[in-house]
Amino acid sequence: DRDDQRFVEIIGVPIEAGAGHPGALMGPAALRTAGLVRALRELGHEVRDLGDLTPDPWSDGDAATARLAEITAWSRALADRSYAMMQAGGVPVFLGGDHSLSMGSVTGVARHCREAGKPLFVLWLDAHGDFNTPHTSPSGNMHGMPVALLCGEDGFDDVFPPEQRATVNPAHVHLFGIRSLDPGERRLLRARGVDVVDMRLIDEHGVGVHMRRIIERVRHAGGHLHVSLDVDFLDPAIAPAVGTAVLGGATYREAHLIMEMLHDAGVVGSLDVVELNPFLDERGKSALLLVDLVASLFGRRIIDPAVTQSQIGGQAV
Ligand code: 5AB
Ligand code: MN
Ligand code: MN
Ligand code: MN
Repeated sequence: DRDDQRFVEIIGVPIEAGAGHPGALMGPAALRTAGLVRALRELGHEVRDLGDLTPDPWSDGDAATARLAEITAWSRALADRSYAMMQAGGVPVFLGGDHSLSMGSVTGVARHCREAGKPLFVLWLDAHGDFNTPHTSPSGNMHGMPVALLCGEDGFDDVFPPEQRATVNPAHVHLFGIRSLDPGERRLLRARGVDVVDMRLIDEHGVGVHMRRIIERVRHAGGHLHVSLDVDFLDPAIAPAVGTAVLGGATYREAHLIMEMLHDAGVVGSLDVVELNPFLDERGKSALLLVDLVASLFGRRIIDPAVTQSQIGGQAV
């Protein structure tokens, strides 16, 4: 199908200044070691690995200022690179690195979509809302703030001056898998009308119902879907390599079903795989699981569709 013809461009973004625990800068290396590029090539995709991004140098001051300066340097470099990757016509895959990298990756995607006149939708697979601002954050960690920046909230002029901000419509953001929100971000999410599919809704309805709703919406609008996959979306029992584990996350099958449905829908135009902290992994199992999930998103399946059809009596499904 059309989507399978597009090449895949991979870039590592080894940043950890946005997280509370060090280690996420090893994420891109671990995902490569786990076989990400090989898995996508085996599916028949043309894959270009662009290596790791290098940000412009930043000047340090005290610890907090240095972290903000570092995240700013990464975000601006990544927004430009992400925009260029979108213009080149492939499907960019951003390997983190902590979730603050999405400030840059999605900004670049949004600039492209705005120019192309394509409505942008964001599917944020995460235990957390990541909708804090510097005013509401209990921790000050910027990996808890990217959605707020992307949706145009105040407090981020240091990262992107207003003219460089390409905002995402909060009504086009779908947070999925949520089970930890801080009071300030909860209020903001409600005020901005962000769709929050929390684990309670997933338990009651299953992931399929909500994924179909989101996919139909993107399709109907002829939109571009950016998927941002935070490892802590998954249950920590199957993906322990996270600094911010929250019990009760998505199961192996729920996560795979999401990826398979996204592939079949053909709506995904860009992807972040973030927050993998290999220092906290157990014999690489989280990294290997992520590679399997990305492979499912790019078309891997256990049974050939033709076989499935013949098994249910030749009916088209
Ligand atoms: B992650 C917390 N809400 O703001 C905060 O892993 C956690 O990218 C943020 O989703 C977790 O510090 C950020 C308590
Ligand atoms: Mn998270
Ligand atoms: Mn996150
Ligand atoms: Mn995290």
